[in-house]
Amino acid sequence: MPYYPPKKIIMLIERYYNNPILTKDDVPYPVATVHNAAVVKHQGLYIMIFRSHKMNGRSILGIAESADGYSFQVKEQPFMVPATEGVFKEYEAFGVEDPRIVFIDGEYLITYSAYSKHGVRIGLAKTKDFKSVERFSLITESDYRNVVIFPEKFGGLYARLDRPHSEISPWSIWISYSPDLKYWGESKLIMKPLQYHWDEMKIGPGAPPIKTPRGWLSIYHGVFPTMDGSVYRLGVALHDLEDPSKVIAVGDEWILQPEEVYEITGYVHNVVFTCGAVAEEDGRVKIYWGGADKVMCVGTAKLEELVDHCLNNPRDSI
Ligand code: BMA
Repeated sequence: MPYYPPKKIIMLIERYYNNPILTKDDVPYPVATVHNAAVVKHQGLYIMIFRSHKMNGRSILGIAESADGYSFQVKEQPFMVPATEGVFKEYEAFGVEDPRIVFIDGEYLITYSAYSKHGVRIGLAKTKDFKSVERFSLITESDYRNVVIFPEKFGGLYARLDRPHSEISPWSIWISYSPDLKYWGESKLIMKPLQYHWDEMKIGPGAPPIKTPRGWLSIYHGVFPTMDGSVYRLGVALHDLEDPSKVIAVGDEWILQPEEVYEITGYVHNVVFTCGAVAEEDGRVKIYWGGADKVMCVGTAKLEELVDHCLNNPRDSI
């Protein structure tokens, strides 16, 4: 018997009525876009680190603050621009993109894509207060994007979801571990795109995993190629609480696709792309996504419903 979910389950994410919540017009310096932002709660405020294309097509990271998670005020100065010295200078020359943030061991870890003529690799920076930021290490070679670190250690090791790319195994999700955030290993492939499915071309970790009683919830993006270009959507997967390399279930259907005008058209059309979500005490989660690589949007979902979505009708992970 095919599984037909009740209709209310299909509306898993409730879009905020006043989307988009942040656009280039809110930024006090010249940029063409505001998108793919990480968001965390710090000392009662929501901090958003967002990506912007400059007018030369290369990206920088800005910072905004909010009391309610919906209405954000952008700071006068960008938060991170390509490094001008050290090893980072060589590898960030084409820009810094798509940040993810987790809080662990008393500090915030920011993973971001570092672009240069050598390809794209992942940088790790640290901050305690979002006033100053210190680059720590380049933690992958190229061709990597979308690395998210778990907010807890496993057997004394940090864990991250990786997204390397190779011709033989395109754009799949791996896991790696590290004792010190610098040296990573024990890598293992844990989830692949599924053929002739909404995520058949590429998948990549989105928001850092969220702990729930039934497992770590990972909101990921999946890409489907069409004659009109690629469509970016969001889906969910559930990882074992003790051993996150075990994927318990991957929801067969997407949870969000480009539907509103600001998701269908913009800098790149037909894109919803997440880098951050904030779990609230009432069991809901605020999911933040870039609309068409041009504006920032938010919506809310019940965490338990997202977990049900994984478990009720799963697809194979590999
Ligand atoms: C990916 C990345 C993302 C972007 C997406 C859609 O490859 O570049 O930053 O949001 O494409 O254009």
